[in-house]
Amino acid sequence: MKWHSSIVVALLSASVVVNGIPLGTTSCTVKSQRKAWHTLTKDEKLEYLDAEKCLMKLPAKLGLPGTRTRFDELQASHAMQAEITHGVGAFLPFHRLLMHTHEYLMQTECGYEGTQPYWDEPRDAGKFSKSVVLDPDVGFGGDGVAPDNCIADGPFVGYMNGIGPGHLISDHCIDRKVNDVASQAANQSFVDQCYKLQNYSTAWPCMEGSPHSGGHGGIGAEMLNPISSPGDPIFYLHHTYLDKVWWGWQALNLPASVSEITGRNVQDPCAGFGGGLPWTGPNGTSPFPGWPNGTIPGCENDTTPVIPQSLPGDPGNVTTMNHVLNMFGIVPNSTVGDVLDIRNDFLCYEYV
Ligand SMILES: *[C@@H]1O[C@H](CO)[C@@H](O)[C@H](O)[C@H]1NC(C)=O
Ligand SMILES: *[C@@H]1O[C@H](CO)[C@@H](O)[C@H](O)[C@H]1NC(C)=O
Ligand SMILES: *[C@@H]1O[C@H](CO)[C@@H](O)[C@H](O)[C@H]1NC(C)=O
Ligand SMILES: *[C@@H]1O[C@H](CO)[C@@H](O)[C@H](O)[C@H]1NC(C)=O
Ligand SMILES: *[C@@H]1O[C@H](CO)[C@@H](O)[C@H](O)[C@H]1NC(C)=O
Ligand SMILES: *[C@@H]1O[C@H](CO)[C@@H](O)[C@H](O)[C@H]1NC(C)=O
Ligand SMILES: *[C@@H]1O[C@H](CO)[C@@H](O)[C@H](O)[C@H]1NC(C)=O
Ligand SMILES: [Cu+2]
Repeated sequence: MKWHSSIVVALLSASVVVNGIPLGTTSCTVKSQRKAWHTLTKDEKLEYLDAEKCLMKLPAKLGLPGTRTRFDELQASHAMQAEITHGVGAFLPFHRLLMHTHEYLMQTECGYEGTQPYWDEPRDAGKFSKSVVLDPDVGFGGDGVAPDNCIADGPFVGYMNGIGPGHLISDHCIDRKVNDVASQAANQSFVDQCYKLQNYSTAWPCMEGSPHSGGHGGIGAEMLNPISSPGDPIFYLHHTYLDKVWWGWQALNLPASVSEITGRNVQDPCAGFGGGLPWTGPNGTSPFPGWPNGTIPGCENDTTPVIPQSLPGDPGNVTTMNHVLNMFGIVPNSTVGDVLDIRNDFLCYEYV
């Protein structure tokens, strides 16, 4: 039902635009509410964690490399196209669809009756290690331990990832290396800085730099891997938070923010996170090893050419509304235009 109506919205939003707002955006009447993890009751938290464990038990259906479970298939969809979903205009739309798909699988295949929660990261910035998100009983478990940084407690201890690190297909534990200094990049100042930028072309790289890097760097290890990071279920709390940040920006810039998109289609290796370099902390500390001071090694003079390339849905090397967001058959593909407005029929949620 839900996916069927999305097709209708896709058709409408591609062609019918009134006052800059795609038709179909007003038909979502009862929005689902996405809440911050720390505001959930104990029972709500346990229901979410149980639904995640359910996805980790359901067998994979699609035969994607390294996958054994539905949880792995979501990770595969991220890893297999990491180079065209990071440092590009589709970064925020792709991750919005991935969060929605994760929520949808929990609801439709695991009987989950809640919604996708987010991590209110500014609340814990600079002190991730003390966050309730890492609670061993009603959270995701704590930091990894030596020698392998494997997690040692919590509901996901013992889960074997088949994908990662990076593009490798190898069996390994879920690992973490919590870094409180790096987690400072999740504080509100970085969000506010991005909210001052009124065009997607500049706001997207800002959001992809920090605050985005704060959650990845603050948890570390698998979460710090730009390709295989969805191997740690904390990824979904983090990226739902980033989606909230994006919607917060969109709400400040309506109606253009729900009917326009831009940005390069191909990564510029010297632009880092879309040009928004990750934050450099005290004494040159960086959440990204090898980028000690925010300069990407070998890119001092930034002469790397950007090779023009078109992707499905786009006529050229710039991301458009028709840009295809590929879910490898987990759910039907969407387009960027399908996911720009969270108030549309397809998504229909709000952040509280
Ligand atoms: C966020 O972190 C930066 C860098 O450490 C710092 O300059 C800024 O004051 C912090 N902002 C808040 C709200 O804590
Ligand atoms: C931002 O967009 C507006 C209109 O969409 C345009 O007038 C303005 O020049 C843009 N600003 C920058 C910095 O690109
Ligand atoms: C797209 O390709 C054109 C033509 O080669 C080039 O000038 C431009 O810089 C490219 N834009 C992006 C965003 O890569
Ligand atoms: C930065 O370096 C100084 C001098 O070595 C040291 O005292 C301080 O603790 C360091 N700060 C951090 C956050 O590592
Ligand atoms: C960053 O660090 C590299 C080597 O670690 C050094 O060559 C470069 O000059 C530094 N850049 C800045 C802006 O400090
Ligand atoms: C950048 O330019 C400087 C000065 O021309 C040169 O010494 C250096 O090797 C260049 N670095 C890279 C990575 O090309
Ligand atoms: C999804 O999009 C990709 C291109 O990005 C395409 O190769 C694939 O066939 C599409 N899948 C479906 C089920 O339409
Ligand atoms: Cu990602």
